[in-house]
Amino acid sequence: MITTLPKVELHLHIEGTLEPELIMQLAERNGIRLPYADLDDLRRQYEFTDLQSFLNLYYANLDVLVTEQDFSDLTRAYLKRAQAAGVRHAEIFMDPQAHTSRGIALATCVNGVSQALADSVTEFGISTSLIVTFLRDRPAAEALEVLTELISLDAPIIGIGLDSAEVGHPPIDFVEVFALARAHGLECVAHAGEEGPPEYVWQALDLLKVSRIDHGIRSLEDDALVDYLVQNEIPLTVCPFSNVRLRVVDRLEDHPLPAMLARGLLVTINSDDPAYFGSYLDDNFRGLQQTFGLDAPAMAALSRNAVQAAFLADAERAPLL
Ligand code: ES4
Ligand code: ZN
Repeated sequence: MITTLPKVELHLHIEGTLEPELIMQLAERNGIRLPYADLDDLRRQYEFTDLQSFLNLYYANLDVLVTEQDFSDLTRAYLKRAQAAGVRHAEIFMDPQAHTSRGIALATCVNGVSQALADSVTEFGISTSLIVTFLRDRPAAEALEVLTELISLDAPIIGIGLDSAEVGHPPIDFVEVFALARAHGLECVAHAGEEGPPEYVWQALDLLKVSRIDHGIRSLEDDALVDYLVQNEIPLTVCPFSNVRLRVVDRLEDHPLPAMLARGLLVTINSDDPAYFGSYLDDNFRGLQQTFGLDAPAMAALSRNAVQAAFLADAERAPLL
């Protein structure tokens, strides 16, 4: 049973869990006028041609998130749904610049999300950690400023990542940001090889010294890169339905997941932006099971990969297995 398989989620943007119903509720609560006639009109916008077409809607909808309460309500709603999906541990991304750039204080978004996370074990039986992701299509100097402020606030984060529009925004631009994070003992991950070329995956590894790659599916185009990822057991946080909905692959049947597993890559399954792609972690597992005929041991192996790839102490892994 998919829902009873203990699951670990390593690639989940909290902003990507903002469901249309909650958008309407928060707009009402905060007196914000939305450019949609009603809920159905909003739902009709969820048709994407590529990463950028999705990001346009994702960023626009964030206008409804204003107060700490909004951020903690958003986070609690995700945790409740994740509990139903059988998630036991989640390492959650948030995009501070998507909020500070529209005048929301850094402390408002960080505190709102982390307050909900602080109750997650007792309320939902899900352990969590928070990773802040920097927007690669904004200046690296801004990312550096935000990271510096997060460090001075002693924000409860375990690591940093890199996301948003990939092509034309290579990892090399963010070397200084990641060096600062590493100097402060933060874990490092980056989106790479989603729409961008294998070269960006190499840069994330060599220059940013990340220990996980988010997506990474285009790594398959470079045999030497695949060998490196396999030999060094670098996890890839793959998001099957995200890739379909953003047209990185045409259909789930065309997804390279089976090829990735056959090459011996340390693949994990994740939901990315479930409210936008219509699929939480259980839905992603179910889709793979139905499409590729994965049996129970194969599904359990994918879950174990995520336990191995998580930023946890060994004693914390045991209860998840
Ligand atoms: C994202 Cl699917 C994806 N790719 C890059 N950046 C993102 N931010 C939120 N979802
Ligand atoms: Zn992502």
